[in-house]
Formats: sequence, structure tokens, C-alpha cells
Amino acid sequence: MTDFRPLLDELRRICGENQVLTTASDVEAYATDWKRSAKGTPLCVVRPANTAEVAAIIKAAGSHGAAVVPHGGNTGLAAGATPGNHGDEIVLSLGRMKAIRDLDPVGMTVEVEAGAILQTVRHEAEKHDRLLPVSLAAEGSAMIGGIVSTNAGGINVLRYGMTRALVLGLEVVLADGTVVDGLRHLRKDNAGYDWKQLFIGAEGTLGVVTAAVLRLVPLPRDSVTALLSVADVETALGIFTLAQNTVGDALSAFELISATSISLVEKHAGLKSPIAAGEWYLLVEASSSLSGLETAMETLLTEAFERDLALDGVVAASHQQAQALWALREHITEAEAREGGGLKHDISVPFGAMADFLIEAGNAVAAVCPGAGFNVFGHLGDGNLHYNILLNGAADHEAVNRAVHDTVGRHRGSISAEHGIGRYRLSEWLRTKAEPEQRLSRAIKQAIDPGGLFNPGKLLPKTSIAGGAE
Ligand code: 2HG
Ligand code: ZN
Repeated sequence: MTDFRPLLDELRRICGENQVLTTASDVEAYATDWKRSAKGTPLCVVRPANTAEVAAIIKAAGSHGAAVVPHGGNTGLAAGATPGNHGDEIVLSLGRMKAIRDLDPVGMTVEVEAGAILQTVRHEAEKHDRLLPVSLAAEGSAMIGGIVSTNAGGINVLRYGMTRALVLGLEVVLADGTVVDGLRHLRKDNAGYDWKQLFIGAEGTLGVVTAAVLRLVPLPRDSVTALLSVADVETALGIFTLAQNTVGDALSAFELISATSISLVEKHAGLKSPIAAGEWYLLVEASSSLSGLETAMETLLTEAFERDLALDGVVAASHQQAQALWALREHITEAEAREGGGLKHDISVPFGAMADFLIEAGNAVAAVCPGAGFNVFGHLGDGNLHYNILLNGAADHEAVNRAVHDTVGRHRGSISAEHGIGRYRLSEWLRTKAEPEQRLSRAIKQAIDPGGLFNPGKLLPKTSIAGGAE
């Protein structure tokens, strides 16, 4: 067993005595994931104040043979920020590095440190009539470094793309402690390989993202939200086409919610759907800097009723009503956690395959887990569903995962549309990802973090780098 006391002393010299946490109660919150399904035993938690301290920590860790697990708001759903169990990994919390360094409303960019809370940056942008268009239920805790490192999705991907589409520049610290300053506020920059793309969605396995330049958009002045109920997913997809034709490029969210998800939210969050039930619900949002959205949304609902697509529906008449409709969607994850027994999947398939996927995956899961419930909801407009299974008692998790992911594979979909691989989906990634793609991923890791310093056992197995078994 390595004696890490000299390393701990060095970390205290770098960050200050109080910023190196070692007691079980102090590190507890950093040693488990949001779902509390993964647990680890870190050597310590370090909380640097700036990029220079991050670089010094990484150099120190590398020279003493400890690994580094970057840690943001801990809202991820793949256990990508949870340390391993051998007491040889430092959790590097970016939470103290939260400055908004620069906000340019004319160039529409914001330069921000990794520990800034997403919601805080969004609020700051709003003061300047700008929007940072990453919106997710966890935005009150999620940090920019984690948002970038997981290439976070959320409810507005349909309109603005994933986080990747918003990153203009990054500052990262590499395994040897080099600080790479790519914090350029440029819309156009074709000068060589776009290396920052590798760090976006790398889940902290290649380096530490310490700051980012993100693109802003004009703040929509007008926004309309509607809730509809429908009988089946084919019909929901028909309404999606209708929405694209009536609401057009103002369409900013198109979410699917199953009747089971609504029941869970009604049961655990004390909320109530204002419309008559269907098998499925659609939460549709349009937003724009121009007016006229309400008319467009009403046209959508009128046509949906005239064509017998919608069973019931309502357009929110005020901001409060819109928030109440969104609360039904935003409380699903929490309600599922309270219900217990949820086994999460984050899948995407091509639009044309969505209805077949649901039938086939339902049958496949029922075959291996009779009596399972289905808490299905998600970003239908992106072809991405959270296909969460409610297990009643003991179940073979791996068999359920295989049932879902094999169905995804038959439709050339993805087993992780937006949450990442982390620890949670690693074995399924290894089982389902084609060998050339795995080889390419290992080659990237080998080129940038050859010693396997960063986030071992996440996204790729530890053995592929260090050669030793986990
Ligand atoms: C969402 O869309 C999140 O609300 C969480 O991605 C999904 O809880 C989940 O499975
Ligand atoms: Zn989601």
C-alpha cells in the first residue's frame, strides 16, 4: 500500500490546510453519485481556488501515483464523478472556481470558470437579454465544467443543440500539468485540429476543464407552453411533424411523458395534470424574440384536435401556468427516486424506429422481468427517451439492460444519448460498441492521458490504460 502522506502534505501546501478533506464525514458527499448507487473511497477531496492550483495538484498526484477524479455539481446520472474503492484517487472539486470572467452581450459569449453553477450563469446572461441555452432540471446544482465534460443535453437541444454546439473555447489542464489556454471568443476558428472537441463529453478522462467560453443567443421575449394528451407514440410523432409545420423554427422543446410518469409525479410531488389522461402526454414549448407564438401554438392544437390526434390539451395562459406544466416534467426524476427500484436507460433511436422500439423493448423487458413497470419520458424531439424500468423487487439488472440495449442496437440507436457512460454504463458500452470504435477511443486516451491519471474506470476500463486489473 502506497504511503500517500507526503502527497497529502503537498496538496495542503498547494491549496491550504482547509481545502484538503480527508475525514469520512467530509468526503461523503463527494464519494457517491446523485442516485447513491455508486460509492467510492477517495484518498481525499481537494478544492483548488484557481487553474494554477489545479495544475500543481495534477503534477503532484501524477508524481505520487494517485489518480484524479474531476468533480462538479454531482448531478450526473452515470456515476462519472464517483471515485474508485482503492483509496488512491483524489477527488478534484472545481466548486470554488466559479467566476464569470467575462460576458459580452454584443459578441454573445460568456467566459466562465468550471465551478460556476449553470443557473447562475443563465441568470447573469438574462440580465443582458441573452440566453445560455442549456436547460435541465438539475441546473440549480450542475456546474459548467460538468456540463461541458458530459456534453449535457436537456430540454432545448431540439433548438440549440447539445452543449458541444455552444462551446467556443476551453481551458484544460493536461496530465503533466500543462495548462492549455484555448479560451478564444471566436465563432470561426479553423486553424488546425479542433482539439477542444475531445474534452467535451470526455467525462473528465482526458484532462480537467477549468474554464470555458460559451455561445449565447438572444433571450426569447415570448414563450408559450402547451400540454397535450395522446393515445400512442405514432400519434405523438404525427404531432411533432405538425408542430414543425405550424410553430416552425420557434419550437424549443418537444417532450414526451408517459401516463406512468405523470402518476408518479402526482403521487410523490403532489402535482396534478390539468388535462384528461392519455397513454402519453406531450409538453410543447415555443419561444422567440418575435411575437405571435400564441397564435401559432393555438393553430397547432386546433389542427391536432381536428385531425383527431390529440385527446385533450391546454395552452398555458400565463408564465405561472407554464411553470406548473413544466413542473410535471421536471419532477419525474425525483418522483422515480422516491418510488424506488428505477433502472435507468438513456436511449436514442431514429424517429422512424421509435414506435417499433417501444413495442419491442417492452416485450423484451417483460420476458426477462415479468411485472416490471415502465417510467418512460424524455426528449422525443431529439429521438431520446429515458426508458426507465420500475423493478418490482429482485431482478436481473444485467438481463434488463441487455433487453433494452439489444433492441436499441437493432435500430442503430445509442445506449447513452445524453448522460454519458461513466461507471454505470461501462460494461454495456464494452458489450455493444463495435471494436474499431472502441479501439479509436482507447487510442485517444492513450495519446492524451497515457498514464491513466484521469478518472480511471470511467468511459473506458482502467485495464486498457494501466494494464493492471481494477
Ligand atoms: C431529464 O431529462 C434528465 O430529466 C434525467 O435527463 C432523466 O431521470 C432520468 O432518467
Ligand atoms: Zn434528459
